[in-house]
Amino acid sequence: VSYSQMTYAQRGKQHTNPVAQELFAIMERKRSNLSLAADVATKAELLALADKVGPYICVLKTHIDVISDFDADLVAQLQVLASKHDFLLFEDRKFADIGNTVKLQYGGGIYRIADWAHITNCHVIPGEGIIQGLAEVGIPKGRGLLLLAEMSSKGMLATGAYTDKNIEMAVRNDFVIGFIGSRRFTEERDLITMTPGVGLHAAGDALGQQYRTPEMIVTENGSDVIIVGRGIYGPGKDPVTEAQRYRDAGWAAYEKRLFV
Ligand code: 5FU
Repeated sequence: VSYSQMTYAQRGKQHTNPVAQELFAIMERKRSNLSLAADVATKAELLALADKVGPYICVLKTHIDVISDFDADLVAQLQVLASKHDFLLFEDRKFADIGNTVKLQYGGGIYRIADWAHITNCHVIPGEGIIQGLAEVGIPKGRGLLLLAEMSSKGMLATGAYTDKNIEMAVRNDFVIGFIGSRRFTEERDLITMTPGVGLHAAGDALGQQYRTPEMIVTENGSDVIIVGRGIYGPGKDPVTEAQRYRDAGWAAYEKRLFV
């Protein structure tokens, strides 16, 4: 039986990676496969949005380097909200350097990403050493990594043989728990796909973003987590109403996949 036909609960029970186990358990508890892409500019906005939308999401995705007044207290408060609302933290850092450099970037600097982000991601453009470098920092802390097997934007170059290489590297590295991409990529082990570029109303934006619906992504393509940003907090939107709508749409798309 394909992983796409199994429940998140079943997959969590048989998974060997602690972050994947926890993610599946949260998804099942909250009946949510929704991740919020919280791309706001300040600490106060990020904390307010995470507190409001927290009940409806399984993962809070951050770009911590866009917060103009970042400080260590922001991280402490995000961790409090993650416990309060039962979600994981995913720093969408997109590491892309040699193994030695990404070790420094992941564990150190101002952001100390490995200390708080359950999940981060990387491009494999430098070769497999990037995964090994990140794993040296992340495995002892119980973290997980996603590979950018594809992107959502128009004209993106992660296709064909490059995407296939991502899959091969993911299968043979235990630190990798899955992919950013648009579909289920392999049955060789249970690698989780998270998909950005999800929207119910718009087709895209002026800078190349392209949106597809939860049904296309989860039911038809077998992806596991939908990542939604401006569809939830964009101009004129009520974030709580929209988060509930995307949570319900994502869950319905998942149930439809299971029961067809
Ligand atoms: F890896 C990717 C990708 O391929 N597309 C993306 O859009 C990441 N993203 C992120 O998802 C992007 O950096 C934003 O943080 C988010 C999408 O936000 P939106 O407001 O839903 O378009």
